[in-house]
Amino acid sequence: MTLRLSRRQFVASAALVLATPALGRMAYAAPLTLTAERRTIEVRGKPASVLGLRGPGGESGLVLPPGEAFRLRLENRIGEPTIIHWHGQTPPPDQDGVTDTGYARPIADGGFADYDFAPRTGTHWMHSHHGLQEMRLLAAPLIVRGKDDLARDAQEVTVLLHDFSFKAPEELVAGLAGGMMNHGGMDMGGMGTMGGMDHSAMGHMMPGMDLNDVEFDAYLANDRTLDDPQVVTVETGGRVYLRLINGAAATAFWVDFGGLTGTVMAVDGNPVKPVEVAKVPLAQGQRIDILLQLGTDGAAVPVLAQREGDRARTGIVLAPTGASVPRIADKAAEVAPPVDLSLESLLVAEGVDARPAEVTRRIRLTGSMMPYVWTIDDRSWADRLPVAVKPGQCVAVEMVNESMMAHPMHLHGHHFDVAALNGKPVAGARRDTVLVPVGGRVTIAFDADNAGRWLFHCHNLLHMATGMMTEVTYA
Ligand SMILES: [Cu+2]
Repeated sequence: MTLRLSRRQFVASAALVLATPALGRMAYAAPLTLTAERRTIEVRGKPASVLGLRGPGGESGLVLPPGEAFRLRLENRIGEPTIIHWHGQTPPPDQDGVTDTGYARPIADGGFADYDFAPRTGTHWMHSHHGLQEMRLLAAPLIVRGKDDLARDAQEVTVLLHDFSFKAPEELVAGLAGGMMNHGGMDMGGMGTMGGMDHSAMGHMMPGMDLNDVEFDAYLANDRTLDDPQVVTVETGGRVYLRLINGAAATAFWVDFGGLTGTVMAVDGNPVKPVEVAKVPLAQGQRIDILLQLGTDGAAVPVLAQREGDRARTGIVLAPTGASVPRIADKAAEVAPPVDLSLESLLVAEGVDARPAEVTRRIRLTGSMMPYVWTIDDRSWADRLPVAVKPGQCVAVEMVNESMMAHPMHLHGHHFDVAALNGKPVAGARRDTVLVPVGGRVTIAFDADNAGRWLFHCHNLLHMATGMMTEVTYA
């Protein structure tokens, strides 16, 4: 590990170890159990058979207290093989929860796998990295609390966003591969409302650009739609620490806070210098932590996530006791513009001394809707050219989007610094997933401090599944 990546974390974890020598072990004599299983949820009044990850207390996902090891047994009860990736964690490569790089095999139905590593604090998540299971909601929050979380006087609320279809994922993909999808630049729902689209949204569209390639049946916030949203009881005039996670397979959102201004505190689990915002873009795989000061009027506050290029939205409601909870339409009045780098350009990592990159690699994000194939440097995974680096190097990767869709690019096993946006150097956020818009260029820089083979891919599941994946490799 290099000083640049880990100085702060090392100091923090060393302090915790000293303060609580054996608390973790005493609290959990046996490892935690996480169960991948089938479950039924209700979507718009209809039962839907989906997958899920149940934590030791019966809740979806996992919350680890400060200093606790990520020591758990994952049991597979979904009726087919799976593997679960700990998105945002930086374990040794054999515990990353992927099979493509050869360290692990799929976990057979009825089988299990054990994990034990020091987790990274922050808002993270876990999801299947096997086939298209992520589209069947095999995903859940993975929150690792730190000392700052204990000190903060705010109620924590986690929101996991999803896109959902009653159709089998394979059917959706077959439709795409067969050219059955709409690709006129907007989704079908959007097409129907083009007349109502405001000019600012149109102004962000480039000719030929595509936003949404699949028509989903619903968008979910903590598994629910706005027909029957989750209502979280909060304190009048209190503070809420929102952990927003975009677990959608193929959808990027704009999230707002019902007219309130929020403060961005962290992205992808990494602190940033606070930024005041009325809404935030959230691409697939990304997380954002928002501190909200609630009003003293006792009114309910919706937290709404609207799909880019569409009016469709989902969300939850923060409601002080006694507040009337308004019915919220699942379509906004206006079509949302494409998600962009407007927030990214404002973000500055907190407590990071980025050092200059020693080597720069350039990759092109390529592919098309017709045929439906997404690639890196015109190569799919089977034909990949790995990004080979040396241990200890600080590596910059410039990603140039030459395709007509945006790509949220995710690097496993590392967090990187956003070092340039469209050629302009920035001291940006530390992240593990960054959006590269259509026609855009984003440079990331990371320390090669976790040797192995690491997936590097687009987090639009359909793009990854059709080829948009390579690997970063070092011995
Ligand atoms: Cu993509």
